[in-house]
Amino acid sequence: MSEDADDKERRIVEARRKLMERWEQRMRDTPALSDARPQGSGPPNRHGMPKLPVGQTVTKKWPVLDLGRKPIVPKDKWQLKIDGAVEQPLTLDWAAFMALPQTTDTSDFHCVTSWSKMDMTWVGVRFADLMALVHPTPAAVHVMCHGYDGYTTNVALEEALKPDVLLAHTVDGHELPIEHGGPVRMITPQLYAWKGSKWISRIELLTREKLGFWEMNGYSSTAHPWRDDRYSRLRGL
Ligand SMILES: Nc1nc2c(c(=O)[nH]1)N[C@H]1C(S)=C(S)[C@@H](COP(=O)(O)O)O[C@H]1N2
Ligand SMILES: [Mo]
Repeated sequence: MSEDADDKERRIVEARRKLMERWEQRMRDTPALSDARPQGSGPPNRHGMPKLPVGQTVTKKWPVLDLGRKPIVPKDKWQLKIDGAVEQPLTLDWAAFMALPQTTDTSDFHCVTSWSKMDMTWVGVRFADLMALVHPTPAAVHVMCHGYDGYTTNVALEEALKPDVLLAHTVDGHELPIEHGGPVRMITPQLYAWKGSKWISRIELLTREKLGFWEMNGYSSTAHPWRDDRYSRLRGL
């Protein structure tokens, strides 16, 4: 690695450490990390939660779920914008994104329609590493993730900063297929999968919670699989 890249990586690591110190307690307080009895079955996973969350069934297949529009975004046109409540807004092109520290991680994928696909190996950039570059302001609490298809979904910062949340471009040894959100999608292994925007185009830092597409259409804003937290408590109002 060149000295420049080395230096850049060191700065990201240091900024991430500071960010994590600030958010550590709030991350530990999230469900199901803080629940005495997270709901589900099977041996504990690496977060101490039952491998299969309550109400889920294991599938080997990988269903495709989206609004029906599958945007085709060539890598040379692809950009990721990070803005809103941050000190240093940033727009990354493909080369800049791929030059960031890359993380490989194996995690489970839980869809609210009740299937879970286990042990998927992803490669991409940690959400937390991106935040270390832009420096969220002290008032930032949530993010709105936007997709190239117009999709939106909101995620609390203490969830998005968990180390298994990636912006992934590779899955199980292959380039992420377009139908699953390629070239880059977000994954949220400790939340239902709709919290992970496919074809992600923008991460907007928010100083108060706003609702995304499914969250405005009856689904839970918090989306915790080990609490069976699928639907909005405001439903029916
Ligand atoms: N941009 C975008 N991201 C999206 C969606 C979408 O419609 N558009 N659907 C969500 C839903 S509801 C789920 S369950 C997962 C499904 O991911 P998959 O199609 O790769 O299984 O993506 C989520 N991310
Ligand atoms: Mo979904």
